[in-house]
Amino acid sequence: MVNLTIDGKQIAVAEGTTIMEAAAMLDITIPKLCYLKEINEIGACRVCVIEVEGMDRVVTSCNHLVEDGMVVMTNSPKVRDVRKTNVQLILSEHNSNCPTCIRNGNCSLQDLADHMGLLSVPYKTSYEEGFTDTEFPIIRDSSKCIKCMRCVSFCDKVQGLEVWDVINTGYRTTVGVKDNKEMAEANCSMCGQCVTHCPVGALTVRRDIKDVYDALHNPDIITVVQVAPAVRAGFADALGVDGEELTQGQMVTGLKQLGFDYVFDTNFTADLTIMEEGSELIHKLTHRDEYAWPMFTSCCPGWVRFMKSEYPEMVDQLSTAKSPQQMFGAVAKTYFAEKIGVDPSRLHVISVMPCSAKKYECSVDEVNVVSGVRDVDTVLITREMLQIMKMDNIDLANLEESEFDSPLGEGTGAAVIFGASGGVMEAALRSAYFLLKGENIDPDAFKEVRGFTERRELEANVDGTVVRCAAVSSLGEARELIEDIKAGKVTYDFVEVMACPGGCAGGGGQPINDGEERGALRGSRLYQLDRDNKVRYSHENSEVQILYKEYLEKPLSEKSHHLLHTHQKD
Ligand code: HC1
Ligand code: SF4
Repeated sequence: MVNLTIDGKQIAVAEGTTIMEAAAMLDITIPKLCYLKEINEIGACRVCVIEVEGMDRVVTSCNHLVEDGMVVMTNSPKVRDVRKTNVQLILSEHNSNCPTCIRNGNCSLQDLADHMGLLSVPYKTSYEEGFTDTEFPIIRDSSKCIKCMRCVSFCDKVQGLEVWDVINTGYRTTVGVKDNKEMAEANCSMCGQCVTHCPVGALTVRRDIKDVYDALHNPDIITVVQVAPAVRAGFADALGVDGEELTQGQMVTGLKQLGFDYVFDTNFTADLTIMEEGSELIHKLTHRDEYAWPMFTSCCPGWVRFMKSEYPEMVDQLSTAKSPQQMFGAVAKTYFAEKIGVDPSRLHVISVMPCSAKKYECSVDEVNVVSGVRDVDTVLITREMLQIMKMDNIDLANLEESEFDSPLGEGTGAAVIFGASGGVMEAALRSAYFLLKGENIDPDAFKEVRGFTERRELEANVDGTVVRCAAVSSLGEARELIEDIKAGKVTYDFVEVMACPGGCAGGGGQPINDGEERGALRGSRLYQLDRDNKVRYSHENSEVQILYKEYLEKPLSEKSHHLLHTHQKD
């Protein structure tokens, strides 16, 4: 153990502990800006400086280890002076037009300046104006970049993609797309993790709120909104819920108050996806020799883009089932349009998603147009839904509960766990068991696949058919898994990959709580919703059963193929 004193308090900590961690154990908070635990501990912002007795210079506490006998001051006059100068220098290179910044009110630099009582910046202000392609779902404003390097580190270390890099030299040094490429040319998965890990407003997700308002105010248009599984878990954050309390019904009421004509649930088509993807898996397992293995899930567009750019030779191994978002659009503009007797061109389908990449997915033609018009017209991320509710003065704290509309509003417990890593696999196995054996298995029988980013493996014995499964989240883990498959180290039949750590619960469109990883908590809310649902098997979704009866016939029918499947060739 190492003994030291911090702000007059003694503590013994394990060797290898940083000064910042040791201080936290004493409930002493050292201000920080660029720090991300185990991902970005580089002391770039120099905000976390502290003074050590006997040293003539201050040091950064995030990456300096404790030493025996150290006497540390975290808030001495010298520390405050240096910290103040450092923050003022950062501000001098930052476009501080806070009122019109997307992160106004949720910005770590703004909070820091407030915390330190800064009222002026004595240095000449200089920052470089410039946006990346504003049509792309991920947008970078270089005038806001504080060169903290979080985006570079996260994309590199967690997602294994290296989209961002330090560019230029000298006083023009900044962060940009690696090799000075355009965003569209980079191998960006559009997962949006750089955005949710940016402490300021330098990285944002494209806004599409205006399209939604235009549709809502056009009397000739019928608006149909679908809400992704993980959004409800993010909505709970906005209500200030700390635990697993459930708020799905309040979110539905909020959407109804916004004026959407129909408020439906993506969970409905998550159940439909299971019927199609589960049947596809069973078909392939019974014709093993005709296919390359494993079969990969395909509902995460960040992962699908990653496959296309990094492993194009394996794209055919993606399930042909469209994502629930796209299945919803296809069903809404055909079956539902017919049911209410309107031409599909009069429907405007809006998705609320925890995901920036879904803005791209809905624009891929091959996935996207079955009715002659775009199946999903506009995608809002969870943060945009919350913004639009704020703009419409919706009182979140006092919303009553209400139900989704019918006939595309029913979702089972199996569907809602799509939003957590491992959930798609678990839901598929529950129904595959039924499809093969004709009876239900305990809905929690496959719970070993639940988890966060780490690889989870499971051998499911379904009526004599062994299905070797694996689930991971984050693209770095996905790359390792694929490399292991290619090297012959592992053999699987069915693999689930979600691009964001923890799956969509930790998606790039979810509320930003800087410095906190809320993916696991939000995932546990989804498992709670699963437990609370009376129906926990996709094949028991009564509205899905009616859809097959009235329209699609059966999974993998010709009509199902036309509406619900694709071959990810684009
Ligand atoms: Fe997801 Fe999915 S789980 S991909 O994360 O398969 O976005 O929530 O909607 O489509 O259902 C996202 C979430 C979402 C799809 C479903
Ligand atoms: Fe989008 Fe979910 Fe994939 Fe993240 S994990 S890119 S939120 S679909």
